Amino acid sequence: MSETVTRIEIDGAALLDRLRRLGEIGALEGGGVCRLALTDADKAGRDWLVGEMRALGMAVSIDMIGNIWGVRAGAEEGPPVMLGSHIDSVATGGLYDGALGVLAGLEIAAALERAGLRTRWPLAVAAFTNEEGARFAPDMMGSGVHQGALSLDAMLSVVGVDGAVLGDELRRIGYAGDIPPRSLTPRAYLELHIEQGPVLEQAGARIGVVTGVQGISWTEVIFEGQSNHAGTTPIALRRDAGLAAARLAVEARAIADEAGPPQVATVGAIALSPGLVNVVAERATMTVDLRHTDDAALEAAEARLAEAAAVIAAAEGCRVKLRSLARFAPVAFDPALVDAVEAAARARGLFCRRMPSGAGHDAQMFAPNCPTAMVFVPSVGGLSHNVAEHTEPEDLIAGAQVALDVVLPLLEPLP
Ligand code: HGY
Ligand code: MN
Ligand code: MN
Repeated sequence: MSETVTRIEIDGAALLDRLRRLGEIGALEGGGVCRLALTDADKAGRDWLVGEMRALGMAVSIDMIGNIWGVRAGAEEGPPVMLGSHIDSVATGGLYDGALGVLAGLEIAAALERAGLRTRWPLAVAAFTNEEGARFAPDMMGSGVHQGALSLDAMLSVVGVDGAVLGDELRRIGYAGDIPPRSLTPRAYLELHIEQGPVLEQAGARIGVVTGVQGISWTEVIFEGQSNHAGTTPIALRRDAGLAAARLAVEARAIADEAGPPQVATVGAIALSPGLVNVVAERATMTVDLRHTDDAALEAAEARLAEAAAVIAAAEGCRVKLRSLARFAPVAFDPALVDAVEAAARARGLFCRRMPSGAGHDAQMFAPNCPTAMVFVPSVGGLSHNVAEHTEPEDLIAGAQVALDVVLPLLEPLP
């Protein structure tokens, strides 16, 4: 590590301008973005990002699952210090979820260039494919393949909620790269991200010092009953898949209520077939998202869900099938790097608070393989995955500055 501690400043206006420009891609009427993974809007965002990386003189690589990373060369070849996140969004996304981490990385590369600073190690800035998992499950897909937690072949054959096949879409948008998975393990990985929850705002903190990410379990549940006439079919003779799904949604909430925080449970999607006002539903397809910081507690919640589904199916005369869409254990970040985030925030006079992440992030795929940490900035009203998602400009800039201060010594500036 270099002895001289160098302080370099972020150009906040440049960061905010890039966030604004990326936010114009896939923009929704009235605000927010929709850049679902591997859609034309995602492609447009990717093309724009590659252009920005090249304009900064970075060497751009694309791997076989479509991850993009730009590298600012160091004096020595070798594992880079990596900053990353994602630029795909949910269908009702905000301007900052994922985009902040990628574009802060670009601004950090630009700041090093402006300062004419050479570093011993390369800096890599990554945008991972399909972090959201909203179109193609699971989430954190690109980073999971990149770091060997998910199989490339299995992911390329995933069928999305719209029936598209992931590998076909990757080729269609021109991002089926030639670099195999596990081709690059950074010397350290840092991710700047909006908190997406209410903790920092309620604590009056500017920076979240993230200690780890909670476990995630996504399950698809399909109830199959019998369609029948809504008017003539006595209740006792119904095999109502719609009712079964509704009962399981109530049970999912009961699992969270009885376990207490940090257990959460979400039924985000329920589709009934044939979905008509006067027909008892023969089929209900639903998703259940369970999360907990403790893996044993998450497993207990999963077991309760499966048991409830079976009991409800039997009571309603339905068949039931469960399919896991995603399952990631909780991860803890590198204590030394977490300490460095806290020290950097304090050195900038920013009130900070340690906390786990409620949301999944690409960083959780790196945590088992290299020193990994995250920096959070507050979400106004704790809102995210919502077009009204907002973080104050001064917090966006402060987060990027803390990220720069953390990675600078790791890059080993040269005199
Ligand atoms: O689901 C998540 O936590 C992340 O936004 N993909
Ligand atoms: Mn995100
Ligand atoms: Mn998200």
